[in-house]
Amino acid sequence: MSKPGLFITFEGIDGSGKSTQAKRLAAHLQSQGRDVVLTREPGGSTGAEEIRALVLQGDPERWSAETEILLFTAARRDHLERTINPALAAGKVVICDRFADSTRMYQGLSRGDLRPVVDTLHSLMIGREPDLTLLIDMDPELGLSRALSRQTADERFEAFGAGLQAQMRRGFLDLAAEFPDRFRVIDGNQPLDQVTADVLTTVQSALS
Ligand code: Z5A
Repeated sequence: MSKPGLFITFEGIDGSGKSTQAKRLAAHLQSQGRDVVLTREPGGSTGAEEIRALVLQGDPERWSAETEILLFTAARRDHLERTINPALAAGKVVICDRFADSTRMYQGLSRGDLRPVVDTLHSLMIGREPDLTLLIDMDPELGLSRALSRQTADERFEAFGAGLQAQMRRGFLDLAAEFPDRFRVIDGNQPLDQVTADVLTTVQSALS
């Protein structure tokens, strides 16, 4: 019998090491013979990558908070239809660097309390949660310094600074408490290899 698909997401503040850990987890599962799709948000499909450029580059003030929620949700819907759902239906493991929890945090909290709008749109247009969410939790100052040490075009949210990082960290920990069945919190302040070891142990126990 073929193995069922598994949907794993990584969440956390900017610079927490999600992308690095997502790549390492993908390589590990592939070495065990699992068919893996490594993807990211915003993005992960042709249309969603186009929307990524709209939300992460250019003058952020050209979008109202509500329009921004619609753009992130539109990108997610396309990603789900074209990349995530087909891969899960084919029994693959989908590893996604950020998903709907990021919208709950960044769009739900950073420009006023818009979480109810985010949740309503989510249930209308997305309607699914990951099987497992790994929250890489870490000191906000350290995360910011790591994120700023990289030069990328997608600088929109890094510009919000340490205050937003601290608010997002608290928010992500609250989300982990809100969805305890699927969230696992990993200590991202540790050396890279130790974080990877914790990620692999956590995923292994979820797979079994
Ligand atoms: N966003 C949103 O607002 N709403 C949404 O719905 C979604 C996203 C889905 C995407 O930016 C932005 O979009 C994001 C939220 C918003 N912005 N913020 N904030 P992105 O995709 O460009 O970036 P990111 O998702 O925030 O992640 P990142 O900046 O790429 O960082 P990361 O993936 O968490 O970390 P990393 O790239 O793996 O590591 C950063 C550096 O630290 C790198 O040099 C590593 O080698 C190093 N590192 C990592 N771990 C360690 C440890 N343990 N020790 C030492 N050094 C380490």
